[in-house]
Amino acid sequence: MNVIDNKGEMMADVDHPMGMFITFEGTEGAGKTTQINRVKTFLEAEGFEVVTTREPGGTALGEKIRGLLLQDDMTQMTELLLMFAARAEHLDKVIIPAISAGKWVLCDRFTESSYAYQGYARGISLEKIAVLENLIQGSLRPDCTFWFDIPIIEGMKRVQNRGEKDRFEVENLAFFEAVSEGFRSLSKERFLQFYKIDALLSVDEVSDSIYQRLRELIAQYGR
Ligand code: Z5A
Repeated sequence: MNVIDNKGEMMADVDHPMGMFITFEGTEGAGKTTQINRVKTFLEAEGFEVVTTREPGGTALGEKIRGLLLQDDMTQMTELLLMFAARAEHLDKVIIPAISAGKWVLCDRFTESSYAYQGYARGISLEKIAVLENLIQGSLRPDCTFWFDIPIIEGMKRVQNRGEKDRFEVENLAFFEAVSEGFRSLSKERFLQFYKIDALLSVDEVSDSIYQRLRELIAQYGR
């Protein structure tokens, strides 16, 4: 796999094999975080070095930006730009160095969340988001995105006892239905990248489904 990074430089060639960039997407309570921890164990047992991380966040500055995004009032465009500001840091300091060193990066949410939340749910044009995606990422896209599909109500039930809600969690059902619709549309447009997970299945069944896809990726791309 040859990828041009956000500075227009080739990230790896045949003499320097790259790791894989795997993202986990879905609405709240879908089980992403639970599975990332299991996938890390699975991949390490297969002999890979694994980095787990999340968005917004993943760096010291990114985590500060996350705090603002989850708590402070802001315009929709500020929200979008802060997501990408945190992402620029994350790519340069964590994601690109790890992939270039041959590691597998497991990331809880990425740019597809910006399309789903800021685009489909908040209403910012998808074209504007695409401009930022190309600016910040170059041609870098996740090798695989596990999309955890779950009825909104079921996800909400799983996290209802968590305590104080953040700026996203207080949104209404229509907002989250729009987010879900966003992921559904993206899964059709990016069908080679997306892998749909029935997130209503048990934790073990969801893991099995993910491991099956990962075994295919390992067989396809080698070590
Ligand atoms: N956001 C954005 O707007 N734009 C962007 O570009 C980005 C993000 C990157 C923070 O995300 C917010 O940022 C997010 C979108 C926005 N807001 N929302 N909503 P976050 O990832 O921190 O928040 P989250 O997605 O809501 O996390 P979550 O609610 O923790 O969901 P999860 O990680 O998918 O679920 P979990 O923690 O693994 O599991 C939740 C519970 O369900 C837990 O008790 C588990 O034990 C249980 N669980 C897990 N799997 C199962 C199964 N299979 N069966 C039964 N119970 C299960």
